[in-house]
Amino acid sequence: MLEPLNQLEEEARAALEAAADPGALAAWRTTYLGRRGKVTEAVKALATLPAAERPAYGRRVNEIKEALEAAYEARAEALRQASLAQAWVADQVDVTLPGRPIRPGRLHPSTQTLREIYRIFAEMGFQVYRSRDVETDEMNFTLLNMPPHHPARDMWDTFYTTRPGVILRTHTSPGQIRAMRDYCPEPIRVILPGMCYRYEQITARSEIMFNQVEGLAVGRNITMANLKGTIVDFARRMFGEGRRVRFRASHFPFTEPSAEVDMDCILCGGKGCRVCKYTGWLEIMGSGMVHPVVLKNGGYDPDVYSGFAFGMGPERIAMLKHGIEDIRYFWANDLRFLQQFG
Ligand code: 2U9
Repeated sequence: MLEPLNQLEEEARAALEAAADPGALAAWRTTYLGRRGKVTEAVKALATLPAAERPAYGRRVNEIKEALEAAYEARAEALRQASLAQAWVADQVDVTLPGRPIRPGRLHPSTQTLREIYRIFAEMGFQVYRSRDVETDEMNFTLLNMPPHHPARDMWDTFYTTRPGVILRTHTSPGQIRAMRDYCPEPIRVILPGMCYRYEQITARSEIMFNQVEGLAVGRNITMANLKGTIVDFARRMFGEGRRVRFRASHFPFTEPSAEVDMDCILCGGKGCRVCKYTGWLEIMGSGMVHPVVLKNGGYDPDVYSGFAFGMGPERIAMLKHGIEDIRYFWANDLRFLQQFG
């Protein structure tokens, strides 16, 4: 009577040994221990036996059921361990290999140059004043001494918006009017950095968008000597001690007198080369004493106050400093260019 049970156990154990993966193991469980499994059926058969045989049969079938459940758990654990061991061998990590370095990001060359300019002017007491990119025609031109239809406006090819009188600033100068109106009647020492926009053909020397940094000092008794001292000091801190600087008479509608600022060529030291076009000089910025009309537009009485201003292009400064030949590299997003800085 117990022999079929013994055979069932033997068969189940052999089948369990043969189950070598989780799928086979699950199938084994269904076949033997599932709701309609062979062992479960054997348990149910108890009810059909004569009363005298039931105790011995019951003991044995329960024994087998518990033994097979334990054997199943053991087999499942063994398979889990085997698969872990296999994965361990397959995916072994060699902790002695050198790590793969993560390349740190870096600041855009324009940002680096801008920050150097901020640092130098901060040491001279100039604060950074930020202003809007979208401006009014009035701020960008009229209040800078260029009324509508004045031919001086031709120097700036402008992006207009669909809203009358609203444009993209062609220089950071409208911010200077805003700074003056903010600070008046206090003295001012500010620099104005930011993007400017011009509707021009893009070439190696000109872009439709570029940074500008303008500076402005307003107060009583500010003279051209202050302008010259500040700019010569800036040139030497930016490009090296001993730099020679010259001021060349020029014209801007918003300054009078006005001057272009040249520095001795950093490549040839003034002897003449391709970079300075054999003149020995490099133009680094424009400058001048703030025009009385412009001072008045900012709220300052030109009979009491005076001021100086200057403007430079940080991309141009970076090009001179690093020998970059084409301004289009700055916004082309080519990592081969960008990764060379910093
Ligand atoms: C106010 C008063 C004075 C700002 C100035 C320049 C000269 C100048 C150019 C250099 C190269 C711009 O980056 S660039 O294209 N700038 O030459 N800018 S004086 O004078 C001002 C501006 C605003 C109220």
